[in-house]
Amino acid sequence: AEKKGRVEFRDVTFKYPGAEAPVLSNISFTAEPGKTLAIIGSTGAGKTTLVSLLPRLYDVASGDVLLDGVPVTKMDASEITSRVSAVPQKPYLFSGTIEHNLRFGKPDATDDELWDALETAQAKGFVEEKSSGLNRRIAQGGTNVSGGQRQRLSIARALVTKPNVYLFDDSFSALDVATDARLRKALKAKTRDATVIIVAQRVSTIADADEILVLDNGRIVDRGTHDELLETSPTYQEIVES
Ligand code: M5T
Ligand code: MG
Repeated sequence: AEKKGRVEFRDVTFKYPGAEAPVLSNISFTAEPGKTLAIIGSTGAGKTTLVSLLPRLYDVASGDVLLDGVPVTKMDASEITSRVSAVPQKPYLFSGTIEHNLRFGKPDATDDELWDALETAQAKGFVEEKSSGLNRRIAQGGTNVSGGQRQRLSIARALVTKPNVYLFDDSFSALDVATDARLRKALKAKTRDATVIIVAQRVSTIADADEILVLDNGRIVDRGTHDELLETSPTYQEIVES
């Protein structure tokens, strides 16, 4: 069967409600199942806004966002949620156990599935280190775990749902470079058939992506692989050197 999870943006323009100027203009790209698409760009470029349009946190002003050829505006919210897992830039953990937090998107997940997701997200050791394990309490907002642990638990939560599309918004930034690399390697092995979209600040996180979009001021200014962009994109070179 054909793999599911093809994401297409067609000439998308977006304005926040009440704002005058668009935050995104003429955004067009395709992200394919089995591939990793990365989005990089300076702060305020519009990366978070861009990835929020697929789960329909907002709707576009013009253009289309399609999932497997169907505009997301024509899909049920529940269908989108079951097929797209987004790890937000500021991941939210709620008051309850680790298990409750992980099962959020898939209440009937087995313990094996939870541990498998934790292993991929490089969070297994952290959960095992206390005898309470999966029953360990998380405080409201995850304030009793570190930023990197919050990120890894949120990544594990996304993995549990086994979606067609993963959106990672700056999800690896609080991890040290070695953990980041291990996590992405494990992720790649576990998400072979899925579409993976990674927003990043750090070039090392996305250097192996199949395609990289360079976003500046709400527009895609350059696109290509890491090696291509090193040759052709002054904006990308600036990010590499920063
Ligand atoms: C892009 C504005 C923001 C900026 C532009 C989330 C949000 C953003 N904005 C709003 O007006 N309202 C909002 O709710 O949109 O912002 P972004 O998409 O958050 O940019 P980014 O993700 O590339 O930045 P960063 O800092 O995460 O790298 O003008 O004020
Ligand atoms: Mg952002």
